[in-house]
Amino acid sequence: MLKAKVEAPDDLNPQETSEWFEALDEIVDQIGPDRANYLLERLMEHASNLGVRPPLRWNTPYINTIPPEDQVDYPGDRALEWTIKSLIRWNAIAMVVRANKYDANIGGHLATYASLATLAEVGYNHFFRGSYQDQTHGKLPGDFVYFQGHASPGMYARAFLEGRLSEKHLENFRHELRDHPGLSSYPHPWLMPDFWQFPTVSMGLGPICSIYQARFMRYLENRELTPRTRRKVWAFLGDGECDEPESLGALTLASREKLDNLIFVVNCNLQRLDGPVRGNGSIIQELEAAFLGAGWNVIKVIWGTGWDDLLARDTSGLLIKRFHECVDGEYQALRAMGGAYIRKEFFGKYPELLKLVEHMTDDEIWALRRGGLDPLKVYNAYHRAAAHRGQPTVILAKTVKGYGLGEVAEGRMTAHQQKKMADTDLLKLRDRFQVPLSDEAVHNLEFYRPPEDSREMKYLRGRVEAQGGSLPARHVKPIEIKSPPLESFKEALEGSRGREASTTAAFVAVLKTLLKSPELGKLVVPIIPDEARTFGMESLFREYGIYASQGQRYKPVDANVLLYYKEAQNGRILEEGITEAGSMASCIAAGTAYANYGVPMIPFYIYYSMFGYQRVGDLVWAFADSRGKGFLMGGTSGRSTLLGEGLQHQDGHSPLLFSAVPTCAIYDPAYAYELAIIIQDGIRRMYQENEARFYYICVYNENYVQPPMPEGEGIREGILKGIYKYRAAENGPAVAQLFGSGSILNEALRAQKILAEQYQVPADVWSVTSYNELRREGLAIDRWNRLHPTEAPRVPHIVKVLEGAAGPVIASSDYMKAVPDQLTPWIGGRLHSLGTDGFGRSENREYLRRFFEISAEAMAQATLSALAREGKIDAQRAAAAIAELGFSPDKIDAVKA
Ligand SMILES: Cc1ncc(C[n+]2csc(CCOP(=O)(O)OP(=O)(O)O)c2C)c(N)n1
Ligand SMILES: [Mg+2]
Repeated sequence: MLKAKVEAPDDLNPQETSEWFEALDEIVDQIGPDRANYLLERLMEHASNLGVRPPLRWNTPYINTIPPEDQVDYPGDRALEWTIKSLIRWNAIAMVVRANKYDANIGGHLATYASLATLAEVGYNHFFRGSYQDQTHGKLPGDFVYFQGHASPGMYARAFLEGRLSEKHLENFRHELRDHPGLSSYPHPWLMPDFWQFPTVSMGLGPICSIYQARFMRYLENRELTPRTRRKVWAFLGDGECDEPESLGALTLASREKLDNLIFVVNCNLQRLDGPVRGNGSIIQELEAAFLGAGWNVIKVIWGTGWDDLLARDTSGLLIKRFHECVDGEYQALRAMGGAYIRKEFFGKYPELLKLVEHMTDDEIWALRRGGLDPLKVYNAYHRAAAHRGQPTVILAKTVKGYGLGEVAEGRMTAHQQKKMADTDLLKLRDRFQVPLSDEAVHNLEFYRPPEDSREMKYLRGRVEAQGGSLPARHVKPIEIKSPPLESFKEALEGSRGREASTTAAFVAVLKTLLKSPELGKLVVPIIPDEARTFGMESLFREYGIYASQGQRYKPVDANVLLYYKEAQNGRILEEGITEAGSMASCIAAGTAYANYGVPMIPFYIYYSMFGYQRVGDLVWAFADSRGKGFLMGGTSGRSTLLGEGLQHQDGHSPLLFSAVPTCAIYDPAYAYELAIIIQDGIRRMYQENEARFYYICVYNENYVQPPMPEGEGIREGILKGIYKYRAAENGPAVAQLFGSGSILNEALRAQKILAEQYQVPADVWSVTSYNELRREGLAIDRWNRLHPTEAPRVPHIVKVLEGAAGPVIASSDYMKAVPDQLTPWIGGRLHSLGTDGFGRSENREYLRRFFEISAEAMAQATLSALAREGKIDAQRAAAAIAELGFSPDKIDAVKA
């Protein structure tokens, strides 16, 4: 046992210190560490009572958490696994170097996988399950593994060895647009829907999504929607990646929820892209403290087996002292410079340490490995993590960036960007990893897969079979649910019968109908980041319960009221607290459950719209990449409709931001029936027709009378396509067209009235539910026309509906002018867009709408000016109207104010 006898210069009484040490040594020797632990805890308690503040430490020494005496034996064939791993290394390298040899600068990374290979292979061979078996349910989905995105070449190389990918695939790495389907640069389910499950390459998204995935797994189990299995979520993170706020921001959720189905593996190769992660410190110690503090089980895998003997023989404690003295920048240099350098610079600091390695050659010193590169150490960490109960586990595995790539890359500052290798380096690599390829084959960067009847291939197949199949793999069963018939939303279709209500309230009613639906009610997942009361959703608490894995361990203060705050183990609502990123991660887990669990959950994520895309846009992008389904509801929508809150709260651009996402359908409905139709059809398209899309829908908090759905042909189709005529002019054939969306449709109706009554101008009013759908359809038709010049041109919906509709189009919404401007290619000359460009203000709606010039008066004024420009009315009349309608030519432009 290691006896701590190092004398400390600040020790006032070394004799006394040593007696205390001896007493502890004796306890550990004779009774064991558990007893020592107990005594230390009691002592700390006692010290507290005496007024002594016991020092808080969130670090253990810079050595492996699992001592050699506690290790279990490696269950696999180490030699065969080494050969398999070496071949995967080679194929991954050949793939990237080849891509860059024949297609300069196409990119790809060597160094990440080089550091990860052992961590990945021990997982593949012994831990990651491709499926689970259950007596009652048969075959169930396997583990979920979030791979480091930049290690994708290694994942492809393994799939190649397993025979799941062909040589042609590997040749077409990063060539996705050629004769043979290629491999996407990084994990993208959108691009490789049978292979990748989780997009991870944007740093930080993998970690946060994996935490919420593990939590959602429990949610499904607790709600008895999936059977309980030993299924795990494994997430591989870079140490540099841990600097992203998303990586560590949700750690306490994982410990609070006791997610022992979650294992993080941080590949601590000490480097990121530009240089060391913590050149002047220790990333492993820093992460240890952060994870311990957050309540995780931490397993450090720092040193390989070769160090065990040195540590055992070092009774002075100097070796550990030396470990602590070295900062990461030095560790990186040590790995890059060779054995003699390590002897001189590392061990040479203390004569005792030099003596410790005097029997070793420089090569033997060089061969002392880091823990994350030692299969036995990695196996033990995984083994312990998988068996750990009651806490999530993080494995901090020390590796070497660019391991095995030779002097050009190993531990070098430039390792991350390395994508080319000279023949001489490749030949060295071939020799080091014993790849059975001739010099010429190496020069040609040939891939290598051993013959089918070789021992390696038999072993590999045996392991894959024992693990229940290969990973990564995405298997999607067709969804077999039906959207409830439109009649189910009677309340919305019939309107509010004179009562004033908001579209948010209408949404809550639609949601309640869905939650009650016998067929799909149980699949509906309301997700709310601490805003339910804002949206009038608190009645759902009592009725459906807030999901709480521990149930409700307290009597809520409002227990005596009808709508009390009810938490329940089988609660349906995910009340996330104030984390939009976490809520979005939940939405991703729920909206991809149809693929990952075979359970078509339907998320409704409702949030304060301003804190949506602009806060978590990258997660939205990943949701789309994941082929996510569901509804994102932008609550308190609109820069003028959300009154009072001001600049940071009033959203005038979400529909524009979401328009960047190819699979997102964006709607801005004005009335309850429009909303119901959009949601009903959305469920049909996503869950009945199996389309990979999701919805962003604006819902407002302005109360007004919700009219019944108008009679007449084509209303439903118009709502879904993006536009329909809501109210024709009553004072003669219209000479102008007023477009309104969301709350602002009411302004358009008021403008119609002003124009009719004060200026005798007849105008039609249209509800535009989606500029973006109209644009997308228009673009698709334009493209078709471009590619079919000899055929009769097709006509976009927006052009068709406006046939025969005379005069200028005045479009107003609670969003930026660029939203209606999306129709410019088709109605550009006629279109006059009004919108809320600029910063919001804390004011009431009337002032805000006048300020942004989107009000009824502004629409009327714009109509008159447009008609004057067209020579339809006298310009003087239009000029006079400016003051009559409460404006001035000198009024400040909101976008500059
Ligand atoms: C959000 C985001 N920012 C930047 C990048 C670019 N990038 C890719 S890899 C990388 C360095 C990764 O370092 P680390 O996490 O330590 O992984 P390693 O390759 O060392 O295992 C960077 C900056 C990215 N992919 N995502
Ligand atoms: Mg790194």
